[in-house]
Amino acid sequence: MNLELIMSDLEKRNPGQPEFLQAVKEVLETIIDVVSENPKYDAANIIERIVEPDRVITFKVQWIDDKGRVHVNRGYRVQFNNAIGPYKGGIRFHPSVTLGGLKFLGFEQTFKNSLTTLPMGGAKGGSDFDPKGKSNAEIMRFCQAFMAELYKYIGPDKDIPAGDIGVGGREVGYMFGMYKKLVGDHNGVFTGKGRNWGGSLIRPEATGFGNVFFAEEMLKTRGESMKGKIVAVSGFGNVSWGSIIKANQLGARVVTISGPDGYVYDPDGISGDKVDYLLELRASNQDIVKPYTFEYPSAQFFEGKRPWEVKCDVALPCAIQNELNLQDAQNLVNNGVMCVSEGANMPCTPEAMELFLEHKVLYGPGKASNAGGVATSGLEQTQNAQKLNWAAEEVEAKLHSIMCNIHEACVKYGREEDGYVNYVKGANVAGFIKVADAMIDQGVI
Ligand code: NDP
Ligand code: 2IT
Repeated sequence: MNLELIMSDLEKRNPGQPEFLQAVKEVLETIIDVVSENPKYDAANIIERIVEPDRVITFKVQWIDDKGRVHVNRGYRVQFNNAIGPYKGGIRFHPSVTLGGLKFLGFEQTFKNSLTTLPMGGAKGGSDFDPKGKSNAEIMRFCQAFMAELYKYIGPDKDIPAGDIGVGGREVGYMFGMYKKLVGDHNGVFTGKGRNWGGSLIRPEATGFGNVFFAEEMLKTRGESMKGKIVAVSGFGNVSWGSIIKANQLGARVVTISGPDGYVYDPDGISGDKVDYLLELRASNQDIVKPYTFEYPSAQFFEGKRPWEVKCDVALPCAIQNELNLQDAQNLVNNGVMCVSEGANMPCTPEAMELFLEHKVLYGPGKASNAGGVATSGLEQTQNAQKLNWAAEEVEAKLHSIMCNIHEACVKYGREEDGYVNYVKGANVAGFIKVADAMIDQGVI
């Protein structure tokens, strides 16, 4: 396998898609040995096949705002790979959404879903629609217009979407409602559904809970735990919220949250009613965290800055891709960070990741550490198929056990000669083998 040749060919075939190329390069660099040692992968040309999405669907979404003006957005679904199960992955509504961005997310999702041990293929979808400042009625009309096209391509055994940035319980509800009206079936086509109509307990918290469970497992390998640790979190959305709750439950002190406007530092810790306030802040439909400091004057706001300059033991980047660069990583390392666990997808730049690995930081890549969200989506599908609802404790126990299994798989394939666990390599190799072997089993189709 000639990595340079493969990458230069991919660059030619995927112009203007830097995030997709970044994600592919990271995976290929770490699976190169497995591919060289197992000629079956080369014989089946698996590398060229695994980096090409099965299908990319793009469509026009037309909707009318509250003033009667007509708008056009672009909708996408990237069905990346269904070798191990039906396509599965979230939907993102954010002005930064592009085809390249969704291809990166669909590619990552394929490996992440493989790691969960559940039968789920990889997909991602979304739109460049910006939910910020939109009324509830506008959000509903947009979701309905989006689904008026997407419904043709999804189904409970075909492709099962869920939430992601800008898509939470409300949006899933509006999209599911439209799907049901068009198709006529009340089935498990979405996950992250409302509790009263097929949703699973713990799914809203699951990504953050899973992220902290994964961090705890990493810390255990050094005889440490979350208890008493100072934690820096970025973002203030769904994944940040779940991570903060679980970090508090395990006895850590969370001292930051952030938004595109800057970060909040609360040395007293973000817990109790402050976590409830986070939900209010999100529901206010603004993109700022500054109001937190009006509510809790002990906290300080740092405009235009990122939380990675704060001294912490554990860093949990939970906002968006490439939000933690080399300088941020250097700050964290200088301040003695012990563990970095990614709640977001690819929040660390390649240079930041390299620095963490070089300094033997416990570094959990998103496809392993944030897999608890989609894993609990898988558990929601199982409950739908059984027509049963499990208790919160049961779902959380299964989530915990899945995160421990993912951690074990990473250790198995990522342990280096000096004992350091390279979780990036471990996650990529473990995720790859299962998908690649399934592709070989199923022939060239
Ligand atoms: P949300 O929309 O709930 O929250 C995203 C948060 O990050 C928002 O508060 C957003 O603010 C903020 N944000 C966006 N850009 C920046 C930035 N540049 N700096 C700081 N904050 C920023 O999304 P989720 O919590 O669901 O998703 C967050 C990340 O986790 C994404 O990478 C997603 O792909 C990943 N993820 C999500 C899963 C899920 O189940 N939801 C599962 C696994 C991974 P604003 O809206 O104002 O931009
Ligand atoms: O990135 C992700 O794993 C998600 N947004 C969750 C996907 C899902 O299908 O639950």
